[in-house]
Amino acid sequence: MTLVTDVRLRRVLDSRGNPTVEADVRTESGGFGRAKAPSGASTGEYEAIELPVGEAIANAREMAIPRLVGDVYAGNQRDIDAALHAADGTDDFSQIGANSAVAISMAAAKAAADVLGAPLFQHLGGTFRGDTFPTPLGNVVGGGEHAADATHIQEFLAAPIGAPSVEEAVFANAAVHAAVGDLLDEHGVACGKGDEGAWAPSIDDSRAFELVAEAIETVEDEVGFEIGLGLDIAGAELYDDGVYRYGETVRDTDEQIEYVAGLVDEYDLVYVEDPLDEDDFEGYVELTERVGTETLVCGDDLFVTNVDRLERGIEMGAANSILIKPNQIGTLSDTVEAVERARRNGYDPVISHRSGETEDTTIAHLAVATDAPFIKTGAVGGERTAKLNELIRIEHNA
Ligand code: 2PG
Ligand code: MG
Repeated sequence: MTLVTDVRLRRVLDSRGNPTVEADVRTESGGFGRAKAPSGASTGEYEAIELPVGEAIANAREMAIPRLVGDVYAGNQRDIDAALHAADGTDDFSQIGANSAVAISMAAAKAAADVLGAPLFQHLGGTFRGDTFPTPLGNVVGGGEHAADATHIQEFLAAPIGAPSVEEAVFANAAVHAAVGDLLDEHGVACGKGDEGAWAPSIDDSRAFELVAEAIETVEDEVGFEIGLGLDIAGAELYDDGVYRYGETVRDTDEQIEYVAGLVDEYDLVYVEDPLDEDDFEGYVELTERVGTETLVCGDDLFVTNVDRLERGIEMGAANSILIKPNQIGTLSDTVEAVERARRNGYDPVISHRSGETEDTTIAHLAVATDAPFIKTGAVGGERTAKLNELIRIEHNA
């Protein structure tokens, strides 16, 4: 019933105005799924390879589609993903491109869900979910690789950990975003927005902490539940020649660990992503020993959704949380395996968007299906609200 009968690929726009891969999968019984690959700017060195879109489409047409059509059932996700791996033949999807692979993998899952007449999250394993929901982490101020001449820390994230529902959480993050905008305005700081819709002011990081903390306090008073503060430091982007460069301020690894531990203390951070360079497993161990009981220390560029790298972290005690991005690894099966491996070892999985996004909502379903405690998918902006509104719909069984 779910035999794949047709796979089509095309070039479509992403939120940065760049081309990305869209895949359509059709099945024998009329099932249809469509998905789009996201794209990173602060990409980890060990991610699966995103090929130029034209190349990714041409290569996947030539090598992957013939292995799928008429041969594989969309309902057997592992078979779909195994066929993609076999077609590519490398460890990092450098032949057909992780962008083509992930779009096809996700489109096949949607086609299978369509055949069942079930929402994607149920097909992906969410049938037994309870009434917990992923808390959205909302990027309200940012810079780094996502905006020129803004903060050095890539993302300041609102984390509405006390919200009674997804809906309340989503609106709380939008309110924090708006409150930060008002404060910037009051202080006469004109600014635009970065790639993920966060404010991108030309202020130093300590000023950003003050403004975001104040905005969070204001919104907490309004909504009556706890909102924490989180960060994506994107340490690998700051790391250069053995030191972390925050403009004029330079920190060696010990100082960076001290600095981050100090921030966790001072701002009661509930979440710290990529505090250190992507190769510094030892540094992660040290930081996790210091603050791992107080906050989530999350590896993004460190783990790149890759179970081998995650395993190394687990063995060493590096971090206690993993960022999960399907396009970092190329298929849904590999993605879910990383989530499960993390869970079994006490690492919290955080499902995440990329800075370059589309209206695709797959990650909202993935977060619900895997019962992830957090989803990072921005606070405002159409490609971000696509996921946030989908979460609300799932919560409402709509
Ligand atoms: C990150 C992501 C998403 P990018 O670093 O976590 O916020 O950014 O997609 O540019 O890697
Ligand atoms: Mg990151």
